[in-house]
Amino acid sequence: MSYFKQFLFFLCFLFAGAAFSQEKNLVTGRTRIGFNEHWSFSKDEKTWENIKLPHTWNAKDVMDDEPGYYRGFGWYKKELSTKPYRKGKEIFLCFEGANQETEVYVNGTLAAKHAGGYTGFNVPLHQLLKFDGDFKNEIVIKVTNRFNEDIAPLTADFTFFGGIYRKVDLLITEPIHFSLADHGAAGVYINTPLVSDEKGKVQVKSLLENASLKSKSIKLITTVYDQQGKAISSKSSRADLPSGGKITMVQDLPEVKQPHLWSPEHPYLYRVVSQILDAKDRTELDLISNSLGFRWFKFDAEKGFFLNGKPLKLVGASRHQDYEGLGNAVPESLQIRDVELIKQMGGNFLRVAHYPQDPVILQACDRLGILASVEIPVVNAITESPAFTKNCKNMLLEMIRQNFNHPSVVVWAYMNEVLLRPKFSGDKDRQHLYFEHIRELAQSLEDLTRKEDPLRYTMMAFHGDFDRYTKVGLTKIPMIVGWNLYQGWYGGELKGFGQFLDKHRKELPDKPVMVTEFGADADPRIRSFVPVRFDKSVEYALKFSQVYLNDILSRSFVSGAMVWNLADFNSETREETMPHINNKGLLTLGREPKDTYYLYQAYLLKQPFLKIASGNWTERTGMADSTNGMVSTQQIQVATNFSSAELFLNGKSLGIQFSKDHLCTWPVPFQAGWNQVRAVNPEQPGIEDVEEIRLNLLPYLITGSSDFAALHVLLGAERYFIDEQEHTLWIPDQAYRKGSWGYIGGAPFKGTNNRISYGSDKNILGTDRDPIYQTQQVGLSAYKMDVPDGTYELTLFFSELMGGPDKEALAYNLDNNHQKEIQEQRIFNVNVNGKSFLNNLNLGEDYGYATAVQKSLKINVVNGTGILLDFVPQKGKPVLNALSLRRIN
Ligand code: GCB
Repeated sequence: MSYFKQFLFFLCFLFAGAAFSQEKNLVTGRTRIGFNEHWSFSKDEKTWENIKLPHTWNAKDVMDDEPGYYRGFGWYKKELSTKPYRKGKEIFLCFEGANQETEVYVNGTLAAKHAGGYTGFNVPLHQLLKFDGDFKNEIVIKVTNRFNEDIAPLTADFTFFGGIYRKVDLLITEPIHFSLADHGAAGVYINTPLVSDEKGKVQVKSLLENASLKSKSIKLITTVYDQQGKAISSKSSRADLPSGGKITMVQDLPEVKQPHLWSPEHPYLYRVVSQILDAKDRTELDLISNSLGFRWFKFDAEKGFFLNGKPLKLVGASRHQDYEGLGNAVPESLQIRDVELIKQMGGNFLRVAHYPQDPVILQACDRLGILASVEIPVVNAITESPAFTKNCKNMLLEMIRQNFNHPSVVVWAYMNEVLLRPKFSGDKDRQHLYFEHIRELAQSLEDLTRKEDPLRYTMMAFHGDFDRYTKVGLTKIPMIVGWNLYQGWYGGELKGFGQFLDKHRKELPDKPVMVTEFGADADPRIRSFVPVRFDKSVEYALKFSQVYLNDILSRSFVSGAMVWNLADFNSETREETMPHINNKGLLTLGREPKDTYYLYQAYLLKQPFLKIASGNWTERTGMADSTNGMVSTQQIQVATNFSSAELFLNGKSLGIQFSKDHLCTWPVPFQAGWNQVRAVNPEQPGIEDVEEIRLNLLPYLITGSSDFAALHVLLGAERYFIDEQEHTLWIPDQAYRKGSWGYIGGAPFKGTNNRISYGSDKNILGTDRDPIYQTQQVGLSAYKMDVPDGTYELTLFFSELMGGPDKEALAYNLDNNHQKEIQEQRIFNVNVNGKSFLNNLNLGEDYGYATAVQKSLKINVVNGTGILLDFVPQKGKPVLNALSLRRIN
């Protein structure tokens, strides 16, 4: 028999043995089985569907045009046969997370309740299970994500997807086991009270339980293994476990000499195996294993962060847990990939924000050498109730104890922007009291954290209102102050960011600082050659990132900075170009890199890096540079960590450009059709990047041009829109030029919100192609297109951007100078080449406000007249949002 066959034979034997012994109840110790398949789910307890976990009921409804999403109850049920298990075993359901209130019923009796959507919990089932033969025990789980003023988060810029959205395990143990009743934690807590290059001290606290009717003498053996599987330190302790009792044992293990230190470059992990043995016959009663990393660290107010005695600038990202099409019910592999993407970006830090996430996240951080902070979801506001406080404290304990053993975690945090839009703004005295309650809650969470874990740091994240947080007294409380800063996005100017950091240094000289958030939205479908704040273009986000990264990297007192956000995420109430999505990710919701991700790589990676940043934009449209020109010149940017790069267009060099803040820029004369763009590093020509870019060349003069095929124009816009659904590129409009096309008269729509230089950020109903409708030329008298004779299909796109229900602005829009919109009536006609096309068009009244309206018409152009659209006002000013023209023959 070959070795392989022998091995297979052995495996079969092993499995058969396991199955056999399980049946015969010979297995001792613990067994953990996935319990995720074959669930029935219902929202009304009447109609049931088969599902598997993880599951959310909100994956789809958060994307529709109807405001809000289902925030109510959901029921899950499943049968459990106890046939394989001996009576006397302890059986638990271990939840990794269900949002947000959960009740577990066994055979109709309530077994446990849990409040809070982001931490795990263990539910003992055995007392309620029937162990006779074929009896099918029924497990019913009731979950709700309804608003509950006693459970954080109350409001936030993310979606509170409901359901059992993380995995559930069935855990079977002996009556004697590591405690499963300690805030969903494992019952074993590893500390490294002293670490140096020479030695590492390991102290392990274990909680043991004896649920049997007899007291028992046990042995607790804790062993540290290195990566070769060699036991390098071990401690064995005896104890008597009284019947029905719990004990805590603390073991100081023999010092580990010259430990391999854990760091981003060498995330060396040891394994700590904890075993409970029957002291008499040495039967194994329980065993669990945890990772261990030796590292020491310090946050310094003047010099920043130090890991293992060396300065280390922490740079990375925050992360939300949802994913395109899946809501928050995301397979573990995709979650782990997120941490890998931070590593591949050159990042070394993850702010697990705004709540604890799937256990695989911190496991991946440990393994990949990504440092982390974790926080409970007290976001924006608190409720001044004892129940809210109790739930916060409970979440905090769950977070700390469940994640205690991860070497990656260096910071615990517990409040985010809690003074963003403080309650009681109309009543100063009441507000004062509210502030006092916030301060008290913050102090009690701070005290609890320090007591629980004296070896890590504490942090709160504040928005950029320095004086408010100082005045309320919050900046004094945590060990690290985190600032969420958006100068040059929601308000102010880009240069305000560095100034703010310097203010912190000056006014809080003893407080270590992290930039817990910074970021600008980039809708990957929006591009611009004249980027401005809030246009949502990738180009503005690049500019923003350069300024912020420069300011962060040049200030040694800044311990770290985490971009908001690693990936786009769902925030149901948001509107803007991609409604329901916050576009501040460096990756899209489906984790495609945006140009900003490449820029971060250029800033952070140590290995050679070069990437055509604008390469994502492969389908372009451009007008020929001159009358008889055959090329259209457009900019291409290359992100690199070299000092220069050379660009080739269709094999011809366009020269070397020096990089400025990690970007090199060329004007590139694209030809019609396919263009090959190749960037190389002049010093290491092997390092290169190639993109194929297709240009739809529009003639400078369309009159008499046989090439003219189609035109898609956004009025009142300075941005391009890549329409991924229809593979068309929408280009900014121009004023009419003879022989070409363009608007005559009017001005770009500018709403009442000063943050936006043109267009509207309203969700346009009835379309996913919102940017087509969000900009507009107001008060135009005509639109002219000097197209050659032929047959055309013309489509006009309208949406009434003014008026409709007055909505509250998002809390994050800090300089929110939003004024109530004055709605004026607008009625107009559109004539095409002298013939009436649209009569008495009243967009708001006829179709609804902020609603997509499309009108099309076939036109025969003869005698060189081209196309002339006349906009004739009846009342108010006529408008046009976008226009598309296609030649038929
Ligand atoms: C913040 C919040 C975060 C938001 C972010 C934004 O300050 O902490 O939850 O998502 O701003 O994008 O506005």
